[in-house]
Order: sequence, then C-alpha cells, then structure tokens
Amino acid sequence: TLTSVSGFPRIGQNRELKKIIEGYWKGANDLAAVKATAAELRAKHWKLQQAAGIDLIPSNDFSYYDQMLDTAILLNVIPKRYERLAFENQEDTLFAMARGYQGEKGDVTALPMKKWFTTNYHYLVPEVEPGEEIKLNSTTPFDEFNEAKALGILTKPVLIGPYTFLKLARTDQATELEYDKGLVNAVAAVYAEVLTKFNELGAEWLQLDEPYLVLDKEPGDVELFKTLYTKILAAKAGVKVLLNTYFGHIADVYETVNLLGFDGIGLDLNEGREENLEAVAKYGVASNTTIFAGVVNGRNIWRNNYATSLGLVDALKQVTDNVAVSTASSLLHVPFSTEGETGIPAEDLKHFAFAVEKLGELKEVAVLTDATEDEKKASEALAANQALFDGTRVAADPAVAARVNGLTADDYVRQPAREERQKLQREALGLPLLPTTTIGSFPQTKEVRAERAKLRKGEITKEAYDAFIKAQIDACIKHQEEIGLDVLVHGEFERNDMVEYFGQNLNGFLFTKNAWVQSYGTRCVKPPIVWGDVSRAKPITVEWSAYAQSRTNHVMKGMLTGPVTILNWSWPREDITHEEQTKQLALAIRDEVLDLEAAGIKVIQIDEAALREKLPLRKSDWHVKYLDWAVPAFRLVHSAVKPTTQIHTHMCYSEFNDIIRDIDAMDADVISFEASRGDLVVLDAIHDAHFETEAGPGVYDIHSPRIPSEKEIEDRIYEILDKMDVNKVWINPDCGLKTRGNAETWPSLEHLVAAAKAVRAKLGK
Ligand code: THG
Ligand code: ZN
Repeated sequence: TLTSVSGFPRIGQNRELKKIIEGYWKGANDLAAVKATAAELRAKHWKLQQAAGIDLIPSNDFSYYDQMLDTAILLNVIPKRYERLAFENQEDTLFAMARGYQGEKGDVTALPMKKWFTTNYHYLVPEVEPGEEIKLNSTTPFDEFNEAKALGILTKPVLIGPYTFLKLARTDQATELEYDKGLVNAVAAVYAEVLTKFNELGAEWLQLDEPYLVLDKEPGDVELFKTLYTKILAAKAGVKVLLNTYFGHIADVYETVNLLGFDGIGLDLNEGREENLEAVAKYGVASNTTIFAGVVNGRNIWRNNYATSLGLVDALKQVTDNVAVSTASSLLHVPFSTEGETGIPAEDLKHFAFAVEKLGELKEVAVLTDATEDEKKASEALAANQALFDGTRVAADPAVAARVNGLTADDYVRQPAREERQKLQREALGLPLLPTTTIGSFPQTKEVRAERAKLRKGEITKEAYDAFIKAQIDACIKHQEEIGLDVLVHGEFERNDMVEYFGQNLNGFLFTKNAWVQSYGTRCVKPPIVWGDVSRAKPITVEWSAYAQSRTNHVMKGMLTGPVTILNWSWPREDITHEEQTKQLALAIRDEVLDLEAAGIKVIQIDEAALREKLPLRKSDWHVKYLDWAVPAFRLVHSAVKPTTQIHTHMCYSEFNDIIRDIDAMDADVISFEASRGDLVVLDAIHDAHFETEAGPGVYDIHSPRIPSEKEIEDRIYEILDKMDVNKVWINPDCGLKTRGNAETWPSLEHLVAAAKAVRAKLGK
C-alpha cells in the first residue's frame, strides 16, 4: 500500500528556521545564511521521510513565512504598494507583505492574517487588486523539486489549490472576490503551466490542497471548482494529480469530484470520517482514481489506533482496490519529534506520536494493510499498539466528577442582567468616556525570558525571580500611569504563554520541552497536554494581581485565560469529550475569578482568544457540536461574581459577525477584539445585532512593528463611533503586546491615549 505525507513541519527540530529568519530581520545574519539553513532543513526532512519508507514525500511544503503568501507570490498577486518598495531580493518583498515595512523605502502595513480553518496556524490573506495580472511569477516549487531530485528523492510537489486560493483571497477592499471569467481562467492557466513544467521535470504526482472544499458551498462554488479543474486537468499529461482535502468531509461534492478524473482523492478520515465513507460507498470510486485514506491524524499528538485505521482502509476496500494511506492533513500542525522529551516518563510518552513518529505509524499501518490475518496476529507492532488502548491510561478524579455532576442551570447565569450591571459598574469604577486599556501582556523582553530560563535551570532562587518580576510590574505600572491609560494591567511578565502558564498551575496537565508548533511566521507555541482530569491546586494569579493593584490607585485588571481557549490551545484528551474537559477547566478558572474578586480586583478579563478558532466548519454543526457548550462554559466561569465586578473578555480576530449573538450570550460586560488589520464589517454586525456587550475593537495592529500615528488612531475611533454607541466603546490595541518591543509599544500607546483624549475633547464640545 502506497504511503503519502501531506506536508511536514518546516520550522525545524530546534526551530532553526525561526532563529535564522529572525536573525536576518535583526541584521544579525544575511539572506545567504537563511537560504543555507532552509536548504539544510528541507534535505533533513526529506531524508527522514525517505528513511521511514514513505513513498510520496512532499516538496514545496516549505515556506519562509506562510504557504498562502507563497501561493499569492507564485500567482503574481502582489499589491502595488509592496512592489513599489522595489526590493532587490524577492524574499524582502515577501517579508514586507507578511510583516509590513517601515523604513527608508516607505511605510506599508502588512497583509491581514487569518486563522487557517480550525487550526492555530495563521495564513496571510492574498489581496487581488483590480486589473491584477495573474501569471506564473516564481520558480520556487520547481527549484525545490529539483533540489530533492539532486538528493535522489523524487518528491510529490504540494500547492494550495486554485479553489481554496480564490475562496480565501480578498479584493483590496477586503471583500470576497467576484469570480469573473478572466480571473478564473488566468488562475487556472497558471496551475496548468505549473503542471506542464512538473511534467517536463519528471514529477510523478502533484498534490493540490483544497481544504476549502470541506466548507458549506455557496451558489456557484461547485461550478467554480469544476471550471478550474476541467482546465487544469487537461494539462496534466504524465503527472498524476492528487486532489487533497482535510479538516472535514466533502460528501456534498464527492460525486462531482469523483467524475472529474483526478488520479487521487485525499479524504480526511478523522474529522470527516462517517460522511466521507458514506459518500465513497454511495458514489463509488472512478476506476483510475486512488483514494488517499487520511488515517494518521495530523492535528493530535496521540498514538494512532491501528485497529481503527485498518478498519477504515477495509471499509474503503469494499468499494475499490486503489487505496493509499496518508496523513489526514499536513503534519505542520504537530511538533517535530518526541525524542528528547525526557521530562515525560516513558510510560506516558509512549502514548504520543509527533511528526516523526507519525511517519512510522503511517508505514506500519500500510504494512499491516497488506498483511494476511495470520501475519496480523503475529505482528508485534499491532500488539504493542493495541496495548496502548487497552485498560485505563489514567485514573479518574472522583472530586472533579462530583463537582461537574453537581452543576445546576443557575450556575450558568449571572445576576442581575447586563444592562443593570453596566450602570452599577459605571458608578463603581468611575471611568471616563472612551476608557483606554490594553489587552494584558506587555513586551516579553530578552531580559524577562532570560530570567525565567535562569529560574528553570536553578541559577536563581524563586525569591530573586519574584523580586525581578515585581520590579518589571512596578515599571510597567508607572509607565502606564505616565502615559495616561485608564484601566491598567500588570503586564504578565511571570507568564510564558497564556495557556501554558495556566496548564502549569493546574492538575491534570503534562508539558513538553520542545514540542513547538508554528502559529504564524516564525512564531511558535508549545501547547500543554491534557492528560487527566483537571482541577486547580491553588490560586494562580491572585498574588501577582493583588500586588499590582497595591501599587496604583488606578483600576488594575486581573488577567485570566478562559476554559475554551485553554482547551483549544492545548492537546486535548481523546478519551472524554471536549465539552467535559472544558467544564472541568471552567470550574478551575471560576475558583480563580472568585479569589481575584475577594482580593480586591474590580475588573477581571477572561480571555477567550481562541473561541472562534474551533467553530466547526459546517454551519449545521456550529451550535450542536460547539457553541451550545462553549458559550455556557464561559458563563460558568464568571456567573458568581458581584454585579459591580466588571468581566472583560478578549478575542483574537474579528471574524464573528455570524456568531455575534453567541458572543453577546457569553454575558461578559466588555469585549476587546482584533479588527484593525482586517475589515470593518464586524462593526456593522455589532450595530445591526444591537450588541449589548461594551466593546473595544482594536484601534491598531500589534502584529506589525510599525508605530501608528495619533491621526490614524483618531480616524479609526471615528469609524468606530459611526457604528457604535459612544457609551459602549473602549479604546485599546487589537491584541496583547508580548511579541512587540518596548521601542514601538510605548510610542504607539501614547498615540492611542492622545487620540482617545482628542476625541473625548471634541465630543465634549
Ligand atoms: N498562545 C497560544 N496560541 C496563540 C497565541 C498565544 N495563538 C494565536 C495568537 N496568540 C497569536 N500567536 C502567537 C503565537 C506565538 C507567539 C505569539 C503569538 C510567541 N511565541 C514565542 C516565539 O515563537 O518566539 C514563543 C517563545 C516562548 O514562549 O519562549 O510569541 O498567545 N497558545
Ligand atoms: Zn488577541
């Protein structure tokens, strides 16, 4: 049985790519060094896959920043403002599109960034300007194919497909594209040209990723898909084309797809299992088509259950003999290897498979697929795998179960109603119109990280570390007071990551040393693992927040991460439901909320940065599979506070127009969210839905190092006031500031405060 990997992590076992690229940005090394490291990483990753016995090894899954951005550049979808910078190296144009640019050549903002389907990975949104000349504009996919070929490895080049590209790209007004004939033909022509070139270069397979196919279809979508692929497949000559889908099922278009003449169709048999299998059974498989059975999960860290995978392959074999086994999605979303995770006992670590281990699983599943019943009975690999799933992995905590089972409907409802609370809070907190605040974190400088590393290595005492953090808090508070912010924060210097930090202070979690996963560009996260039942051992943030409040007469905001976000940014268990795990987390954070309140904290922010991220891709699943328990879980966290305690929440990204009422139903008093890098339609949604929650739509983009001018922010505030009741508007940046430097953070915040004051003054007249 043929084995195929959809994509492999590119950041490197020890994040080599991150380090060399960030070095280049800082001027510590040149572009040649970046290119050399990139080539080394590609070679290492191809060879690893070859050694694991993988048949179809991907190329062009590498990227300096993001594969969607690469696709835009490949198609020449480069807005003029970046071309005008006239960089000598195309890499610098790429980085300007990704990060914005402010320097001697000009001043441009970055392309907007959005979450890649339901993952914590972010892609850059291509911007197609009117009259854009779509043409083949890069040789990267061919160069990398040749690079592997020179190493003796015939790879399967991977590209984001034209349908997904067109569905995710936007106009320069941030609206959806109109799929006119010219645009569609031009895009199809580039893909056809790519196929022709790969045919010349001797490629056997080409993989086109079309994850957008797992979403609900709008009128015209299926036609668009058919038009594109009818043209593209006509150019395939000797190359076999694998249409790859993931993160869900394609049951609604499977019949059409099956008739188009693809050589391979990749189906996700984890996330779209039942629907995909049913579609295959119902419509069959064209005689020249191979089904690529996505059985090895690309989004979890748990060992594959071989018996389950073999069952899935068997089900397909009832319909066709042409079955290959594949990763269910790219392995981009899992860490590199469990090797070196010495902090986790071997007894526990054996339950995990990261990218490298998943290669082994894929191969073993393929071998077992071809095995006779007797061979399977004799297989040690199968027996060892089965043993992982027999018996109890972890004992249940009866106290946690008792608490969850004891919950009643009242535990999910805060009293009195929000309108009433907002009045009481206005009096109690004494804030001005358009209050200013920040999202919570301040720059995590080298110094802060170095101090934490010293504590970890035992080079300094806990007392010395705490004193250091207190000094950081003191300075941060003083600075916030000086520039005139209204609601202050302590800065979160004691935290590494907003999820990892809470995980470390809760029972039931496991941690890795090096299990990094790319989040955007060179930025990575190291999600903790939910191993057992979750509970709070002791107060987590109370001492820090109480200390910070003691240092100022301003309102100090307490900062917590919400249960849905903790779960979504951890590796969840697969033996109990997400709903169950979230309830356990909600009860733990609820304890923390009440302790903060008791310690005199009047404003408590419970971030649900990742709530939108895991909204199911199909609308029919939104409520039943997710919102119906995720929104109540948030209410459970805060329902017991006093009416005058103001509950804030924060969400990354503003893509919640369609769930605006669900956001309101979280019953927070105030929400801040990202809106500065994207479009303004969310303001219309707030307006149209009579959104009750007070809101701070971010007034500038913190993901870019550029400093916004006071004027820019003032203009932005007026845009907001056009759509919102002035009494409900907060002024804040669009996300936490931990990834920024102090050099850009403070001037930006000064401009923010000045802009808010200027608008207040004008409103007063
Ligand atoms: N935590 C987690 N996921 C996230 C965010 C987060 N996803 C979305 C949003 N924030 C944006 N993503 C990131 C991801 C990583 C970082 C910042 C924003 C980051 N990472 C450091 C890096 O790569 O240099 C990690 C270094 C370290 O902790 O030592 O800054 O906040 N879970
Ligand atoms: Zn955010």
